Amino acid sequence: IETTVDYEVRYNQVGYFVDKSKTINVVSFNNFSPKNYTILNSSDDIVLSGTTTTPNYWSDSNEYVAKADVSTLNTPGVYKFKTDELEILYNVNSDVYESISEAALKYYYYNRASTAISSTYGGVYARNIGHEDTQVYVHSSAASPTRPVGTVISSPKGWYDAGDYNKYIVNSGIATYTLLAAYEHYETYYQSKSINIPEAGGVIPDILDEIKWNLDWMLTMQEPSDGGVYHKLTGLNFSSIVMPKNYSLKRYVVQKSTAAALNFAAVMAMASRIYSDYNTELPGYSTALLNAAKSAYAWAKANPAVYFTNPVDVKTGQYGDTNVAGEFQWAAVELFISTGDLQYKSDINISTIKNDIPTWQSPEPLALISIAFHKSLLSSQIDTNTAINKLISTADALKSQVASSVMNISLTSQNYVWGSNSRIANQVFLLIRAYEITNDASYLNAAYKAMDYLLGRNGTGYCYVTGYGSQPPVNSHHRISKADNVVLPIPGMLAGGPHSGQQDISACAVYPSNYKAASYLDDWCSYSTNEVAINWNAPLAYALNALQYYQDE
Ligand code: 9MR
Repeated sequence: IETTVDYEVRYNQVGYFVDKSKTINVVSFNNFSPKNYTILNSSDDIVLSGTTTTPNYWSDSNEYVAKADVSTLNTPGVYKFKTDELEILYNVNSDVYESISEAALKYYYYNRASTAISSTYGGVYARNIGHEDTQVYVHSSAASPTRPVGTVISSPKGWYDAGDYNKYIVNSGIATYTLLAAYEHYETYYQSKSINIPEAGGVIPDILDEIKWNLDWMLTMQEPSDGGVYHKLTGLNFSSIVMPKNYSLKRYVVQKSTAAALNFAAVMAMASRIYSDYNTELPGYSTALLNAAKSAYAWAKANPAVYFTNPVDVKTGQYGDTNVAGEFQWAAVELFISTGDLQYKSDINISTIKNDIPTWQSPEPLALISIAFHKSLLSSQIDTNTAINKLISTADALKSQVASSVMNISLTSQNYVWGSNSRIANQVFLLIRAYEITNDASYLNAAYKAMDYLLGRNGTGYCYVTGYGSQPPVNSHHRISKADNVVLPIPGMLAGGPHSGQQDISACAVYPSNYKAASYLDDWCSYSTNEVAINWNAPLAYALNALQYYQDE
């Protein structure tokens, strides 16, 4: 008796680049013999045939995984991959990330607070203004002599953090930095990369116009009298599913924290050196950013252990962090790069900086990235070699993970956490940086392969970016997309991704799998796997644009 075997083909649904490696996986819950496959071109001629590898068991998804290496097929086109009764269509071209890389950036525009979105820039996603945030209350936890409880401040603009409408400084830190890094590392590319936003064109690159929307908000989160930075701007609770204009909760700035001050300082210091090229267009802006960075850092030095937990009456995202040693390093490094001031140099201790994937809790690997990028400026002053070696050793581990794992992906079993997809995006970011440092193409090849995961070659078969691929999420945990009466969610948003936490199980009732790489639900209810967030889209945007750039070069 033959057992029924259900197969699936997992592949990069957005497309494979010409002259880059191309892996397609055939998977099944049951073990199977290597499968023969054929590839047909658009005229239905067989252009390649082969046999997959022998399947291996992938314990993270509880599936058997075989591999077809179709790298030799490099003529641009749409191909049909066929095995038995299964067939899928895939693209090969040199511009496969062109559109999605812009969409990943455009996401930030759609998530702007304090603005209407016209159909010129938003198409069907046009909407009214909401969250003007010109009347924001100082919460009792944030009261100070100059701003007693009940003081009203103006704190407009910024991006909504995620599927909710709140604005959090800690998460703005890593997100804004990563977008600034994209610009700093690929200036020429971004100078001609247009994003369809109202500020487009003109002397200032579009990506910097978009980032400025959030920097302008962040600046308002600093109390001028002491340099401290509020942890977040939020309602006391999450709102119901309404469009921005129908939001009715009072908004507050809540407690200053050391983590907020340091994230703010790192971002402002970096932004000041980037926007200094635009002093003519933005007089005084770069200086204001730098001054803000310095006073926030000074506040953090004077208040080194003010950790944030939600006051009892505040129920929104916490972004709490009780270890800010890494944030101190990150801020000191960015301030030293931007000022050359020895007081910051004396705070840098590279041996303590963690080499890992950057996360909102531990953003300090970003300091290693900045040190490596500014090596020629810094090498006579600090131990740049140790910083670079740390980065390379992380990248080496990622590269061998891609080479040796069953799915040929960079994620390890430990990486399936809330926002697991952002881990991949940040891993690709590190692999790309390792390539830039060493000029060794094996890191870049691993980066291209690792990116496949986010676009469909994974444990679920979803292309995790809305609006792209043959099976993208359509029920994102994103208030605007849920409330706007448009069928499909805003495009270009990266879903948080699978992990076995299932923190929303009471709202969701059932997940398709309890295995960490397959525990994902494309449903509004699944805020633990199907939300989107600014810190997740940023490394996605970084990586997609860089990978497209290298192909264009
Ligand atoms: O990304 C955050 C994740 O690391 C945490 O485990 C999770 C629960 O605390 O919160 C995530 O951040 C959410 C934030 O608190 C509120 N806005 C939505 C964010 C994404 O889910």
